[in-house]
Amino acid sequence: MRLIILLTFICFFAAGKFTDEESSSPLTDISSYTQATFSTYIDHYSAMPNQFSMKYYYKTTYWNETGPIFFFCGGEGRIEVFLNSTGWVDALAEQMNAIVVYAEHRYFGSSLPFGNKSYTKNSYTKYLSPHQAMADFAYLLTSLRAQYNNTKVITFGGGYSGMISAWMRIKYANVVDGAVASSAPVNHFYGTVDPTEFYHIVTNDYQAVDPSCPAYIRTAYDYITNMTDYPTTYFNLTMLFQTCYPIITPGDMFKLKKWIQYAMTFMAISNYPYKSNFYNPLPAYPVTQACNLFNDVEIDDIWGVLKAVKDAANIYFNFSGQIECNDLNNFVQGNFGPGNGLDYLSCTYLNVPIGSNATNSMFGNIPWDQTWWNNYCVSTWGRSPILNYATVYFGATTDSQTKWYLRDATNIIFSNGSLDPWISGAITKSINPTVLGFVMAGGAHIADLKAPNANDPAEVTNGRAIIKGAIEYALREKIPE
Ligand SMILES: *[C@@H]1O[C@H](CO)[C@@H](O)[C@H](O)[C@H]1NC(C)=O
Ligand SMILES: *[C@@H]1O[C@H](CO)[C@@H](O)[C@H](O)[C@H]1NC(C)=O
Ligand SMILES: *[C@@H]1O[C@H](CO)[C@@H](O)[C@H](O)[C@H]1NC(C)=O
Ligand SMILES: *[C@@H]1O[C@H](CO)[C@@H](O)[C@H](O)[C@H]1NC(C)=O
Ligand SMILES: *[C@@H]1O[C@H](CO)[C@@H](O)[C@H](O)[C@H]1NC(C)=O
Ligand SMILES: *[C@@H]1O[C@H](CO)[C@@H](O)[C@H](O)[C@H]1NC(C)=O
Ligand SMILES: *[C@@H]1O[C@H](CO)[C@@H](O)[C@H](O)[C@H]1NC(C)=O
Ligand SMILES: *[C@@H]1O[C@H](CO)[C@@H](O)[C@H](O)[C@H]1NC(C)=O
Ligand SMILES: CC(=O)N[C@H]1CO[C@H](CO)[C@@H](O)[C@@H]1O
Repeated sequence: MRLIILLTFICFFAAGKFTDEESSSPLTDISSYTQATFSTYIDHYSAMPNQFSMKYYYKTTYWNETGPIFFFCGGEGRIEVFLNSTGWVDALAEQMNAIVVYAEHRYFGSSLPFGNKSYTKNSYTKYLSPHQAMADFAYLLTSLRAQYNNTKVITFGGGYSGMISAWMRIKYANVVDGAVASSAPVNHFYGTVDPTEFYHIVTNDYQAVDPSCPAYIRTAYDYITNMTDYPTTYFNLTMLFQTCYPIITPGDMFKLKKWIQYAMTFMAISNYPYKSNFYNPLPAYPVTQACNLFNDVEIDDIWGVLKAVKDAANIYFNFSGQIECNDLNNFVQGNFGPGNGLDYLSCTYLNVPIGSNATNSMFGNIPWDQTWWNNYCVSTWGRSPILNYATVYFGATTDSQTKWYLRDATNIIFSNGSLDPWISGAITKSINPTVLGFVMAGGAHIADLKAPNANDPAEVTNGRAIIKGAIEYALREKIPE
C-alpha cells in the first residue's frame, strides 16, 4: 500500500464567488531558451570517474555583460514544468539584465544517471540525494561563471527546489551570492515540525471559502471509512467514483480516501486566482469551485455527498476532461513526469512527517506513524529514512531555534503564501537584516515566482518588489579584486 506523502509543495476570497473571466498565468516561452546538457559526476563524493548528462535551459538575450546569472534549481519533476510556471524569474531577468538558467535535478525528467534503469535497483538509485544534486548545480554554475565573466549568481526555487536554493547559498557561498526560496519548507522534518499543521492549513483554506465546506468533505471521508466494513457498498462506490478497477478490498477503500485527500490538498496548494497548470491543469480558484459543488447537497444524503466529493476531486484530476476513469493506484505524477524520485527522497534523506488531527482537520485522525513509514520505505526501497539528515546537514530546526541556527547566513529570501500548507515548516520571519522571511496574504504555493497576473493578491505583488530589492542589495556587494 502506498502512502501518498509529498514534498511538492493557497487565497482569500468572498465565499462562493469567483469570476467567470478566468485569466491564465502566461507561460514562459520555452522556445526562447536554448536547451543544453552538462556532464558531471554520478558520485561527487568518491573519485569514481563515471559521468552523466544533466539537462538545462538557458537564455542570454537579456544579458549586458555585467548582469548576474539567475539560476533556477530544478526540483522533483521535469525541468520544463518549472520553466513553464515561474514566469516572474524570466521577467525579472529582463529588468535586471540577467542570464537565466533552469537546471534539471538529477533523477528527474531526462537527467537520469542510468537512463531508464535509474530506478530499477538500489545500486543505481543510491546517487539520488539533495547533496549530490546540489553538487551538480555547483559544478554547472562554476562552469557557467567561467564562461560569463565570473558573474554573480542568484539561485531561485520553489517548494523542494526552494529548499535547494536556500541550501545552495548556505553550502556554496563561494558560487552563489544570494538565494530566493519561495514556499520552501526547510524546517518540515522529523522533530522540527508539528506534523498535523499541514492538514490543519489545508482545512483552513476550505473553511475560508465557505465555513460549511470542510464538514462535507469530512462526512464523505467518514462515510467511506464506515462503508469499509460493508463490502455490499463497494459496487456502488466503484460506479460512482468511476474507478478504473473495481473496489474490492479494504485496501482499495483506503486508496479511495487517499485519492480524495490528494485532490483536496493539491487544489489548496494550487489555489491560484487564475487558471494554472503546475501539477495538473486547474481552473482559477479550484477550492471555491470544489466547495460550490456542496451548495445544494444535504449533508445526510450519503450518495449525494459522495457524488459531490467525487466531482470535486475530479476538478483536480479531470479538469482537462480527458480522464476516462479514476486510477486509484496511479494518480500522483501529473505534469511532473515519470519516476518515483520524490518517494525515494522521502524514504531516505527527506523524512517529511505529515499527519492529521480530527480536532482541526477535515481528514480526521491520521497520526504520523514513523514506524509504519520506516517499514514502507524498507519494503519499497530497501532503505530507512535518515531521520536527522536535514537537521545535521542543513540545519533544519524548530521555528524558535531558526534564528540562532541561521545567524551567520546572508542574502536569502524566504517568501511564503499565507494559504500554502507547506508554510507549517517554512521560515516566515526575518532572521537577520539580509535573511528575510515573510508571508504574502492570499498567496498560494510559489505564487510570487509565477508570471505577474492582474488577479494577484496585493501582497504577492509587493513580495516580488521585496525580492527584487533584496537581489539588488546582494548584487551591490563588490567582489574583491
Ligand atoms: C566583467 O565584469 C566586471 C565586473 O562586473 C566588469 O567591470 C567588466 O566590464 C566585465 N567584463 C566584460 C568583458 O564584460
Ligand atoms: C511547457 O509549455 C510548452 C508551451 O510553451 C508546452 O508545449 C509544454 O508541453 C509544457 N511542458 C510541460 C512539461 O508542462
Ligand atoms: C547592466 O545591467 C545592470 C542591471 O540592469 C545595470 O545596473 C548596469 O549598469 C548595466 N551595465 C551596462 C554595462 O550596461
Ligand atoms: C529501457 O529502454 C529500452 C530501449 O527503449 C528498453 O528496451 C528497455 O526495456 C527499457 N528498460 C526499462 C527498465 O524500462
Ligand atoms: C460512522 O460510524 C460511526 C460509528 O458507527 C458513527 O458514529 C458515525 O456517525 C458514522 N459516520 C457517518 C458519516 O455515517
Ligand atoms: C447503491 O446506490 C443506490 C442509489 O444509487 C441505493 O439505492 C442503494 O441502496 C445503494 N446500495 C448500497 C448497498 O448502499
Ligand atoms: C472526465 O471528464 C469528461 C468530460 O467532462 C467526462 O466525460 C468523463 O466521464 C470524466 N471522467 C471521469 C473519470 O469522471
Ligand atoms: C489532537 O489534538 C488534541 C489537542 O491538541 C490532542 O489532545 C490529541 O491528542 C491529538 N490527537 C492525536 C491523534 O494526535
Ligand atoms: C507559521 C506562520 O508563521 N504562520 C503565519 C503565516 O502568516 C499568517 C498571516 O500573516 C499568520 O497568521 C501565521 O501565523
